[in-house]
Amino acid sequence: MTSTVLPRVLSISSDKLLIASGADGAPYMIAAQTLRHACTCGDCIDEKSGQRRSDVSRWPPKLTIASAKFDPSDLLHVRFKEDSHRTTVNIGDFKTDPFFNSASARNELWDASLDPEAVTVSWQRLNEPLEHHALLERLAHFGFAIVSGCPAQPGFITRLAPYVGRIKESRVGPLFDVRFDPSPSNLAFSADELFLHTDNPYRNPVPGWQILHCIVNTSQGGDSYVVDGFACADHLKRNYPEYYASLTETLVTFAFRSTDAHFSSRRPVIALDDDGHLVQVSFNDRSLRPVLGAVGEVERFYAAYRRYRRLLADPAYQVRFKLQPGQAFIVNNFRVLHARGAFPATAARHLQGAYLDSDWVNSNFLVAHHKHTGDHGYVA
Ligand SMILES: O=C(O)CCC(=O)C(=O)O
Ligand SMILES: [Fe+2]
Ligand SMILES: [Zn+2]
Repeated sequence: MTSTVLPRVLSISSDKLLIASGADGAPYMIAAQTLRHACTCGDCIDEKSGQRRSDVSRWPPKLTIASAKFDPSDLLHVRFKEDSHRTTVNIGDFKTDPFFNSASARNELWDASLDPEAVTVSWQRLNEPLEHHALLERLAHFGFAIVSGCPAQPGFITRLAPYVGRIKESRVGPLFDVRFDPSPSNLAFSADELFLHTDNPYRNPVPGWQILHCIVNTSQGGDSYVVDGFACADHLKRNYPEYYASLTETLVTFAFRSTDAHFSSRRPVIALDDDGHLVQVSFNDRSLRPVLGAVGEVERFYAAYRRYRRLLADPAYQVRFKLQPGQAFIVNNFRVLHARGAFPATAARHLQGAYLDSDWVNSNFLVAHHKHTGDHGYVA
């Protein structure tokens, strides 16, 4: 964090500091309690692990700032009246917490103009740090990447997955097979077209990422296509705010039942965080339950769902490709919808899939990014 203007204490009142800091010099307040919590002294922080030992309930309930001064290296020294605790803090830590790394800051929205080549990396080179970083960067920015040059062998995903994240078991085990089944437990195992969807919105938590690896694909048809659900949500927000409101506010149920599982979950189709940033799209015609509620709101929901579905179906948003044996694609299942065209039931087509936990991918990206650039607090 570099700033041309040195931080200054503008004023001290008993329970807060008014600070001027950063290039804009815009003043902001820090509560005494926050300063006490941020103390990095040997009593408050375990030196080896860097983890906090201090116990909030043992501070004096009312803390008063007795003095606060910056030293020449911009560290702020604070003394509290009640327990005479001396606290040293880095003032750069107080505008936004540098330990909170919001993945949404890195999203770059895309449409059909995204060239699949630009998001393709090579399996043979994935143990080179640059290629590995390139993969994680594509995933962090676009939520989508293709890995080519993989062996077309069953079980290969267990070798690819650790470069991306950690496998989260699906209903049928760590890996699942996608091939024609005459009486499928899930339409993914039919030969029908599968419209754009996110997987398993009825699970809690929903699988964060999905890898699909192609072992055989000789069929006419069965092509893959993907869409940035956030780009379509953004279009909806700008052009149909009523519909955007409905899809972000209406809680709907997604459910799946088979002989061995009864899953259900309630969530909005488009989930936002407290700041209104897009967090998660849950879209799956197959597992969305009939929407219940006040008739007017339900009507508005279906109109909104239909409009969003039409946007997804618009070729202007779709990136299409045919998975070749030895190729795998990886999608952020909170953001990017995937689909496949119909194929003849007699065709030789076999994919394997796996889900990954959501947070390891972001973490691996940050670790790789730090190694690559030396930059910790990465904000796009
Ligand atoms: O068959 C395909 O290409 C995709 C299947 C699918 O959507 C899935 O397994 O999640
Ligand atoms: Fe799927
Ligand atoms: Zn301390």
